[in-house]
Amino acid sequence: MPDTMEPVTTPRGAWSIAGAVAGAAGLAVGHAMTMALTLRSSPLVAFAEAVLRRVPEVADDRMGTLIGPQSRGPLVFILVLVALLFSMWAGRLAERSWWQPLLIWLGIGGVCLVEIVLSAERTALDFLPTTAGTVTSIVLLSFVSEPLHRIEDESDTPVDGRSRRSFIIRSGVMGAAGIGVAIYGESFGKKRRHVEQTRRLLNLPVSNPHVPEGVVLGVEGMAPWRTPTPEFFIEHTAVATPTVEPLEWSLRIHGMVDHEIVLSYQDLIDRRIRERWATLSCAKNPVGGDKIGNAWWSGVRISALLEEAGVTGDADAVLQTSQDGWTCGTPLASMLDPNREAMLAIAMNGEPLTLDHGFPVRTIVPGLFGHVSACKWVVDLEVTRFADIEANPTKEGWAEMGPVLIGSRIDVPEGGTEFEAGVVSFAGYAWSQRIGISGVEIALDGGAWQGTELGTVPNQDTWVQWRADVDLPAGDHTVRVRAIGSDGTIQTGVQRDAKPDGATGWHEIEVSAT
Ligand SMILES: Nc1nc2c(c(=O)[nH]1)N[C@H]1C(S)=C(S)[C@@H](COP(=O)(O)O)O[C@H]1N2
Ligand SMILES: [Mo]
Repeated sequence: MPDTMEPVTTPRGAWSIAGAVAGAAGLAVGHAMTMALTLRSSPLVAFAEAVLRRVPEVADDRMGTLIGPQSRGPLVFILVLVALLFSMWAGRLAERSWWQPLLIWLGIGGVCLVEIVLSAERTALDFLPTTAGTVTSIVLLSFVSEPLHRIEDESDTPVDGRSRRSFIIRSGVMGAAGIGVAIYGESFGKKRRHVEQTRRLLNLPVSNPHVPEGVVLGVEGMAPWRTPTPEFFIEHTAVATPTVEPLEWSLRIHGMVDHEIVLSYQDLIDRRIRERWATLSCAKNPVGGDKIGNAWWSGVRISALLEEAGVTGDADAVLQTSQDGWTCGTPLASMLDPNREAMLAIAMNGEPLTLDHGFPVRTIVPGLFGHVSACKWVVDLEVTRFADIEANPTKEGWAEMGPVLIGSRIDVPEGGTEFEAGVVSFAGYAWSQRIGISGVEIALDGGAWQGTELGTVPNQDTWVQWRADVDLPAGDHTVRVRAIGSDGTIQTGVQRDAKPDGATGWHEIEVSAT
């Protein structure tokens, strides 16, 4: 019997749906990723903002501002619609061609990428959401439309509806997944905005003093003695910055103690707030690097809390845990020492900690590298023994004890600068936390070490400015610096990589004079 079935073709609507699902899922992934990475704006939103920045405001006497910043919402809505229409078109093109839809996705992704390239403050991360969204659309279109191709290929054989069902299931599941991803992104973004707002509204009992007299030697071009918070290095393993509401925050102190202590944020603020200048340094900081900063910290003394808890037995460590699960092991003695003033810090430079620096509470233990002491978003302190724990950085091969090593750096001039022969000012920083700096010396072209002028310091845990005037004869020169500790320790010139104990070696720059 002859086959009486009509040749099966796919309705064009199905191809449009495939395109729309793929496009919407791409937008959702871009949005969710932006929120999860806590970046500025989602790809299309950033594009809308860029458009509005370039279009002059249009105002009408009677109707008020027609086009301006408040047009962002409607513009984003229009852009999403346009993107979806293009996506539907891409879906239709997919019926006949594999590369034409690609052009459309790359076009949509492309305009967003161009906007990012043109924006002033961008990092490599900013490119991720757009790229991921574009790739999602490309992959999903081929996945969702694959059953449609099957229907067309089998157009002269009876179709039992399997491919149709498969198409409906695939587009339904992917559409739902896209909605789920978008909702996740929205809620994450909301949480972040909410925590940012709580932070802004906080009025903490902390001070924000001027930098002390005499610490700054007045050489231009140096990193500021007090590192402004936006310039302070950020170092953490979390991909998405944890967002912790102060009201949700609590800290548990337990382990080898007589009485467990649980503190709320309010409990912390109600205690005596101590404040001090301290330099924080990362073990990853290379010789001459800037993974080191100096700030005014406000918080509560950990030694007092540990005394209240009553440390027992042969404990020698405190395992700190962050809200994001990161752990670090801190020598117990460094936290019990009242002179060191290890603190649960709530503020940095007179403001609540920023989210990236550990809001609402982080630890600061002067003189220890960040990976053994400076736990951000800290929620748990367990008094324990080093023999019984292995903290995250130790697993990765970083030193367990982590005292900051004596060090020094040349800030000015920049390496490679050309001068006229004559007197040139050199300046930079030196540090020897817990001990203090008694001198900083520089040497020209490997010659004799000569002393430099030092700034004052409020305590031994901050870095020290140094400066020296050097008479440069014509020619190429190397200048190196070394620090001398108050205990007589001379900074070693032996070059050593940062891992595991921190980098050593003299910082050296090359300059020339004509
Ligand atoms: N939760 C958490 N805290 C952390 C880290 C981390 O990865 N996660 N990194 C540590 C390291 S290695 C350093 S050097 C300091 C850096 O602090 P900052 O980002 O405020 O400069 O944070 C420490 N605290
Ligand atoms: Mo670090």
